[in-house]
Amino acid sequence: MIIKNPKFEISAVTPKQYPKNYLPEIVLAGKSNVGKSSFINTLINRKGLARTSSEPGKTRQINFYNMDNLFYFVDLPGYGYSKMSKEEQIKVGQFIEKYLSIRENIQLIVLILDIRHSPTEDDKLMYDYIRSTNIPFIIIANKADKIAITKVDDAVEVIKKELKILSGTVVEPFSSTRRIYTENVWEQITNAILK
Ligand SMILES: Nc1nc2c(ncn2[C@@H]2O[C@H](COP(=O)(O)OP(=O)(O)OP(=O)(O)O)[C@@H](O)[C@H]2O)c(=O)[nH]1
Ligand SMILES: [Mg+2]
Repeated sequence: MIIKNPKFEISAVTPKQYPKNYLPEIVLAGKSNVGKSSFINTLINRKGLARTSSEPGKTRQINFYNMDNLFYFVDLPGYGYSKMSKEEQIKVGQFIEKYLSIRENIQLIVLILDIRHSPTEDDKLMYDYIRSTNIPFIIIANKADKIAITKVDDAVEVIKKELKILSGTVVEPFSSTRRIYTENVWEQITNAILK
């Protein structure tokens, strides 16, 4: 899909601040620094639309990016950022959970993991939570450029096993740095929007 005019629309913390138009929403979830914001930029080919940083904890609110009025990419703050105070982590967790539990136009949750590591306890909690919402989801094994291409399939299998994934669940490798596997991911997103 080619997005001609992607725009940042709003940062939200409370439901009152969510966009009023109910376009399909594609949500990026994952631990801090795993590459959620970069994922958006890579898919739409715009370097700086979603703010990224090598320092974890860059995204602190729910950011809505309007894709040609066809759908929103919704960039969530990352979890598991140890430098964030406990109170702030709880606050962020609560507004993420609120969003995921009440927003009816979420079409797909994209849970992003790091292909190099086994899923963390927080990843497992998030995965279980996502499953409990009954919202369709896919899993992205990001930073595939960090391992040898011959190891990618094995790494994806490890993630599937560790999360005890049900057969039929989509787990796709990805790399923002090398811009690989983007076609597969667009296909998943397009299918979700058209559903
Ligand atoms: N090597 C490599 N680095 C990546 C990839 N994707 C993102 N990064 C880097 O990882 C760092 C974090 O990227 P972000 O996109 O800001 O991560 P985020 O998940 O949005 O982080 P928070 O907003 O803190 O939750 C940046 O330095 C990115 O350049 C990738 O596919 N490969
Ligand atoms: Mg971010």
